[in-house]
Amino acid sequence: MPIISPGFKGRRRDGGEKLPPGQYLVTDFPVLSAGPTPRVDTRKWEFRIKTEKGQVASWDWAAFQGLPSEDITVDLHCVTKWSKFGTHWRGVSLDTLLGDVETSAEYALARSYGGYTTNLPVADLLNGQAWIAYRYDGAALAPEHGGPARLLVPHLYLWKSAKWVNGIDLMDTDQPGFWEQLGYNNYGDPWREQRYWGD
Ligand SMILES: Nc1nc2c(c(=O)[nH]1)N[C@H]1C(S)=C(S)[C@@H](COP(=O)(O)O)O[C@H]1N2
Ligand SMILES: [Mo]
Repeated sequence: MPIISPGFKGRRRDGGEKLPPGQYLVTDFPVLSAGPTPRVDTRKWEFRIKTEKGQVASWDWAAFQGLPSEDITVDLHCVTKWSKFGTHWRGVSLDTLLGDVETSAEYALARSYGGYTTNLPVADLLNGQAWIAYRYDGAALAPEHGGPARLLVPHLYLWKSAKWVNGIDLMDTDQPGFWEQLGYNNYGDPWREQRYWGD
């Protein structure tokens, strides 16, 4: 692990600042959940993609584990202002999951066990920007952090990374999710500090 001294300023790939505006660094991994942690048995787990035409693609745990997966190291940014650098995950890219799905939908709504939802543009799920992650730091993803599997979309604030994810609906019209209906920004770009509605 790198030593992070007070006042350390990292570098983004584009050469700029690594810590988005208004954020501070943590080294622990805070847990933020709007409700109780669902305990999802992988024997019953299922992930479903539903298109705007109502077609469904689904994977059980064995089929999902059979897909090509990637090791990812990314920085996380929570709207409550903590950021965590260099987190290690393993997951299946949404490019893989959406690869054979026939769709021209522009909007997506992620759904979770327990009822949580969050919306984002389909474009933000593609081109190596989003994964269904099932391992964190070399171990099975813990239930409190979204295990068995969570959406991971690190370029947006972390509320977009739905824990206990079990599906994505693809839609022609945008539909705000849980926090978005409660006043969080519809898009949530940490670099533009889009925390709340109107930011
Ligand atoms: N299903 C579900 N996913 C969720 C949440 C939630 O309450 N339920 N909280 C979101 C918020 S606001 C944050 S900051 C991150 C927190 O992830 P962590 O608990 O792994 O740090 O999960 C996001 N995903
Ligand atoms: Mo959050």
